[in-house]
Amino acid sequence: MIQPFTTEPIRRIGDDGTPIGDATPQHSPDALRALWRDMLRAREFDKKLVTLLRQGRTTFYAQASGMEATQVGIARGMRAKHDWIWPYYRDQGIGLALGIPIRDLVSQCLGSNNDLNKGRQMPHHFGDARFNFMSISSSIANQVAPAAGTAMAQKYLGTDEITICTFGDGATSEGDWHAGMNMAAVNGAPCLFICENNQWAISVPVHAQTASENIHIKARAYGMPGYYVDGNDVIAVQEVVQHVADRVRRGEGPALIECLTYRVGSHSNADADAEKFYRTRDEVEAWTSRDPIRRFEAYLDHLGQGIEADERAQLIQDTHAEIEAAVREADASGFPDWRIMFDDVYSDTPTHLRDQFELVRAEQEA
Ligand SMILES: Cc1ncc(C[n+]2csc(CCOP(=O)(O)OP(=O)(O)O)c2C)c(N)n1
Ligand SMILES: [Mg+2]
Repeated sequence: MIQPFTTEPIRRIGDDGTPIGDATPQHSPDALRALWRDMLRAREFDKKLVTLLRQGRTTFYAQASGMEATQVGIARGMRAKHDWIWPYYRDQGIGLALGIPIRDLVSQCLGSNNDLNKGRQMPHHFGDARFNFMSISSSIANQVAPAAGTAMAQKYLGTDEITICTFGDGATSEGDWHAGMNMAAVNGAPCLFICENNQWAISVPVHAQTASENIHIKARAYGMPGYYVDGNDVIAVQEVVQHVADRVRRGEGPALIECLTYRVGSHSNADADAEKFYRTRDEVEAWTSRDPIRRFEAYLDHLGQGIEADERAQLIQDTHAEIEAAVREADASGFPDWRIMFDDVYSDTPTHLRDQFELVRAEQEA
């Protein structure tokens, strides 16, 4: 039975990979492999994109290394292409696990002509209408009130879709977060709020972010249940997300889940050497030893479904090859034409924009 407001995070896999309780009654070997695959693909995606960043091929990237169990558990706990998600900027692992092709994520990061969003967003700010994956915003907590609004629409339309809204620990002290939580709660909107608590907001530790004893307890003030889960345990995250999503879908109102995890890498490429300036190497090493992928591999070993070294190497190689092919495809498509700046906003372009179009054209043709 999954209960809200537990003192300890809900766990299904111990640090050494030992199952806790009856960990996986509903998981087939293929389903377990899929969770592993999604996590390792996300890890390798991060590594390759950081390389592209260092090569100057893209200008912004925020790794989620160490947070894969949280992100894959969320994606696999919701109904892909059915439920809506208002993600935050570090959610590439959710996008990948929902099925957004690597090709589309890479072309977005490179701002190429084959980008679904025509290079209009900042790099690493994906959006994909096919997956009800709303376009990412860098403004902290900016997505929370719109998520509440989306869920209110779902309620009024009587669909059985729900809205998932993710954010970091730092977002929970923004005014927008509180407004969105309150609006969803008071309207009984089918919104599932999920905090990916990686314990830092750039250089601000979570204890300096909030005086609450944890994040999930904040749900109480809004009249919602708040669940606490080990965010480095993919089985626990998926199970809790599925359980709470069902509750939300049944019309029992919104809920909050806090996934306790850790950002092992830097905040983004705008963050210099984190260990030098604001956190200790010991802390990072302690969390690295609780790596969610290694923990899950130990769990599979325990079940007698262990991953062979060549199977691991093959998946890494295939993921890299897929990313490299995506880069070649993006390069071949070139960059978007400047004219697309003026498209898709108004059915009839207003005069001032027509004037600006002419100005840019004169500049381009000069
Ligand atoms: C409204 C707003 N204020 C400040 C920033 C600068 N900023 C970018 S990321 C970040 C930290 C957010 O931390 P958290 O929500 O915990 O997410 P994490 O980066 O840890 O995944 C801040 C303060 C911003 N983008 N938007
Ligand atoms: Mg954080």
